[in-house]
Amino acid sequence: TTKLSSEEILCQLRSRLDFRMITAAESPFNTSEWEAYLPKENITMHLGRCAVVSSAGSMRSSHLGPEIDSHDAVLRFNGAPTRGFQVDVGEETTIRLVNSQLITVEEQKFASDPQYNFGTLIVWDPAPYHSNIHEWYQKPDYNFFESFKHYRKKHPEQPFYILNPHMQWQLWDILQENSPEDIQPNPPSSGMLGIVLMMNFCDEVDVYEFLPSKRRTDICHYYQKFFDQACTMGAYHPLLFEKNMIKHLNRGKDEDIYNYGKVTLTGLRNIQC
Ligand code: NCC
Repeated sequence: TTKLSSEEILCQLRSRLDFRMITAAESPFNTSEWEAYLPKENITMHLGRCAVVSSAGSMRSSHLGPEIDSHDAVLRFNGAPTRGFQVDVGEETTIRLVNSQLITVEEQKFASDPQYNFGTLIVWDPAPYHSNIHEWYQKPDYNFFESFKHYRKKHPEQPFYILNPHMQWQLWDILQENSPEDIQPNPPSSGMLGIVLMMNFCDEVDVYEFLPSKRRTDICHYYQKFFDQACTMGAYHPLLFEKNMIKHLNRGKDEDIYNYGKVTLTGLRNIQC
């Protein structure tokens, strides 16, 4: 394989990823059962400087909080808290991207923990490879639909979207095409999905501790005492390949990766293809 330039990869991301959210207008969701719970229109966000905060243990003692909060928008993942960790991870949350496992398996916590009530929520589910939306609807990886409706009923004013399941596999294809080896046939991590979502919404995206800094650790999350190397290197998700691609796309300095775990990416809107 010939290695594509970062500009060429950015153009692939822009032309091949379908960033749409599921709306009440599309089959099989265009029923009365769904009408009250789904947005009528796709998400629209035009943001300036954005921050993506990985949940990695190396966020601990980073003191990146004020820098993260200085952005126009901040994206966080799954159950990652801000309370008690503001100094290291900041306190703003504009978007929270959660997987379908979190909202089903941890449904009680999801329904009751006020940390989820801020900003816009987006949920994604590991659908089968390039399955159509009807097949996926019959057999999602986690049956999160009831839990989604339940939350929407309780918080009708909070924007909450379901990411269309095509995007993850379009992204996986791009990762595979740009990797020298066969990668595992599992969808990209929430981290990688969140990064490309923000590249679509923002002029510029700073990502923290997706590429580990000098604080790199086997502690999985900054908010838990749980050790597992797979959290950083990947097991189920093709994390290593995601991280290689993000490294290739970095416009920032290598020493910013080392010191702050920081990479800077260009928004997809601003590129010439
Ligand atoms: O751990 P998780 O991810 O919630 O982390 C969010 C994203 O941060 C990046 N990360 C995390 C830890 C680390 N040491 N290095 C990192 O780079 C990754 O990009 C990661 O995606 C997920 O991707 O959705 C994941 O979710 C958890 C879990 O489902 C949720 O936290 C909800 O409880 C998965 N863990 C398990 O299933 C046990 C994890 O594999 C992936």
